[in-house]
Amino acid sequence: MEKETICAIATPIGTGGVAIIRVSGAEALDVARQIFPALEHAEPRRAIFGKLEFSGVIDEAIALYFPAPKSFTGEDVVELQIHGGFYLSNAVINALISAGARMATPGEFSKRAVLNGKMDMSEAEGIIDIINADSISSLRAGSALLGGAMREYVDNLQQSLTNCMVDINVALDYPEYDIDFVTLPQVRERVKAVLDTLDRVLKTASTGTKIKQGVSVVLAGEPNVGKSSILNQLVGYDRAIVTDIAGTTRDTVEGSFEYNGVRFNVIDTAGLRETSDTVERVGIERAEAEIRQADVVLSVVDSPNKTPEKIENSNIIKVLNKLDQHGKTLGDFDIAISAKTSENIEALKQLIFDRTINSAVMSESLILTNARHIEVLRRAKEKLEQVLQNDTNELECVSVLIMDAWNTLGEITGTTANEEIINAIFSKFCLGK
Ligand SMILES: Nc1nc2c(ncn2[C@@H]2O[C@H](COP(=O)(O)OP(=O)(O)OP(=O)(O)O)[C@@H](O)[C@H]2O)c(=O)[nH]1
Ligand SMILES: [Mg+2]
Repeated sequence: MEKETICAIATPIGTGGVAIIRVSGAEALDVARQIFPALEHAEPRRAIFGKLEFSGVIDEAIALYFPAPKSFTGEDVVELQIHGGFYLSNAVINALISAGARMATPGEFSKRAVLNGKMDMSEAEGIIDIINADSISSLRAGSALLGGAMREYVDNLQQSLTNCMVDINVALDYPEYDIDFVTLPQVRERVKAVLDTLDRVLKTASTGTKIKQGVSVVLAGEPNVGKSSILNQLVGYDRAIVTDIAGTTRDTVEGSFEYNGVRFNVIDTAGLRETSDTVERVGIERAEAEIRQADVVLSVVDSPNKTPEKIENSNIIKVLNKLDQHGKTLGDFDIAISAKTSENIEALKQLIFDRTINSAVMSESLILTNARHIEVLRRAKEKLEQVLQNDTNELECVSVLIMDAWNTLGEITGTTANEEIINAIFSKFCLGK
């Protein structure tokens, strides 16, 4: 268990009705009592109303005491609910530091919770994903992590691998016994079953990543075709300037909307054309960079007789805009819309969704949204695939590979992660969490 008692403001830094300050560690009660004497009569998990007293300041506050191990961190924790003044919060932190605590580092409360066995690393990552969620699907994915979906999945895989290793070791260590030993083909069958469940889950990674980060949708096309007008229609308010002057948009403009529970980040760009204007040219270079990185590009033209610009992306939706001006000819286009009358804007959203999100994945109970988890599962998969290769024909080698895969999987839950990995993960958390 960590020795030092730590403190931090758990609520957003700024002014608000109430701020919550957390203190965790063996000295939490003693430290907090120095500025909140009513804690002397603290009962576990019961709110105490009392006076906050330090540096000649007297204010009213509420304190909660969670003795170890029944607390978020698994250590003694005191939470102070104080008035939400920016200056007051900092002054209370300074008073707690004078009383013997030290400032927590980002994610340190969660890190202690993991180190003290209150949750595993994937569950802690779930909390951060819940905090950072910006759509119902990303919120659901975060809550599935916190609920232990990933931990259970990894535990099950590890259990299957453990069973394999046990049987292999029996075969290797007790050849004189008269029992049915596991054979290499049998081990390979069992590893294949583990690989199948890995593959099933890895198939959710592409959609999962988009659920977490949002889908990037880039509007591209010649000047004046109505790209900014389409952005405004998609996001539902006048985000970008629209005029009838070609070359109105020069820098990239971003907005976002949620559709079918997924966040779509739309990037409007400068119209693509040859130009001698330096500023416009830089804007066009930015547009081209966005186009290359996009999950999907809306290639917009405003007349059925025009051909879309050459777009460097493999996922393109050909959009014919200004439908109100030129009858219902679809021709070579994927969709015809009007950013003026809003016609087919909902259909455009559906098309963007269909082109980027695998909706079957959305109903899976475990969706891979976390890049770290995806990378670890891919590495475990590579190790297990070697078991199936013909040059691996000794049970000893197979056992080593399976052990390797088992250890790799443990990086997700944190059981086999080294301190460097653990620190790197928690440094991404926010202060006070
Ligand atoms: N009739 C009609 N006019 C439209 C439609 N969409 C956009 N416009 C008009 O077309 C003109 C150009 O629209 P913008 O949205 O600024 O076009 P843009 O592609 O962003 O242009 P740049 O920023 O210069 O590249 C404006 O006068 C819009 O009002 C539409 O569906 N129908
Ligand atoms: Mg524009």
